Formats: sequence, structure tokens, C-alpha cells
Amino acid sequence: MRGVIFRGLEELVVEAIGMQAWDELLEAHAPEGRVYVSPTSYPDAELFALAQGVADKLEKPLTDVLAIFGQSLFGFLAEKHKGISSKFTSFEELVLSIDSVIHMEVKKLYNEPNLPSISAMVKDDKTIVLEYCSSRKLCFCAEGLLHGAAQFYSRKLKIEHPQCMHKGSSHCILILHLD
Ligand code: MNH
Ligand code: ZN
Repeated sequence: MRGVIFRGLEELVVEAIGMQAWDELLEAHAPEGRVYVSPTSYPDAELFALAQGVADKLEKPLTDVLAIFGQSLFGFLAEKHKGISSKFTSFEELVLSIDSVIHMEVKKLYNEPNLPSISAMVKDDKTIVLEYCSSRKLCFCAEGLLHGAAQFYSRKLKIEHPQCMHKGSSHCILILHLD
């Protein structure tokens, strides 16, 4: 995973539980002297270990931490890549463009990024069905990112997750219910 994602996690942890907590997590789960540079890739296992460390500190399940992380990550990425995020005037437009525009632009900015495949289909004016597939199985993070995006556009969003890679499916299904 790119440094930018680790920096997003750092921002959240420092805000929520302080700089010292982040230093302790780095000490326990990253190689000595680690500095995260946005466009550089670092092992996925390191991100998962840090996220698990946050979960242990907060005594919350890892899936909750990944969801909260995703939610704050949206604002972080949107701010960092204003040129990409400002193209969209609505939540729906953004969600329908994750693969075809957002992550396509990310591929131009970062050399061989590790991105999921996300397809979106409008079911009716209040419902969008997403299929998420990635070897990293970060569907809970995806849910968080979607909640972050909904917040950004001041929309009320509920997500159903009736099929999941963590339960043996080839891809996850996320059903987005808007108000
Ligand atoms: Mn996007 C990684 C989903 C919006 C840039 N993104 C990921 C991952 C998920 C994801 C999930 C984790 C990798 C994986 O699952 O395999 N992203 C989303 C969703 C939205 C989204 C659901 C909107 C909602 N992403 C954005 C926006 C940007 C962005 C906006 C920036 C303009 N995403 C990234 C980058 C990565 C990433 C950068 C990390 C790639 C890497 O580590 O190589
Ligand atoms: Zn899932």
C-alpha cells in the first residue's frame, strides 16, 4: 500500500489518540526509522499490523477500525487530490466513477498502484449496487470511504453487505441506500 494511505492512518491516530500512540504503534509494527512517503509502496502486512495495533489500543474489532479509517481517509484523499475529487458534483456521480475516473487518474499519478476493482450500477434513484473485488479484501475500508463520501456531499447513507469475500465469496456486494 502507498505511503499516502499510511499517512491517512497516521493523521487519524494522532487526532484520535495522540502522537505518542502513533509512535508506539510504529515502534511495535514498523521497521526502525520508517518514514512514509506518499508515492512509495510499503508492505500491506505493515498497514494491517498498524490497524490491528489501533484496534488493540481501542479495544475495538479490526473491521470497525478499518471502517472508521476509511471514513476519515476519504476526506484525506479528496483534499490531497483536489484535482480528481473536485470533478464530481454529487455523491452518485462520484460513486459511479470510482473505477473509471478516480482510480484511473490514480494509475496515472502512482506507478502500478494496488487498487481494487469496483463496479457500480444504479438500481433506482435511491439505490446503487457495488461489486468490490481485491486481493487485499479491504471491503470494510471501502464501506468507510463510501460513508466519508456521503458525509462530504451531506447525504444520508446506509450500506448493506450481503455477500463478502471474508465469507468465501469471489467478490463483495455493497448495496447503497440513499435518502
Ligand atoms: Mn481509492 C486505495 C476504495 C476514493 C485514491 N481505494 C483504495 C482501496 C479501496 C478504495 C478499498 C484499498 C485497496 C484495495 O481495496 O485493494 N476509493 C475507494 C472508494 C472510494 C475511493 C470506495 C470512494 C468512495 N480513492 C478515492 C479517491 C482517491 C483514491 C477520491 C484519490 C483521489 N485509493 C486511492 C489510492 C489508493 C486507494 C491512492 C492506494 C493505492 C495503493 O496503495 O497502491
Ligand atoms: Zn466484504
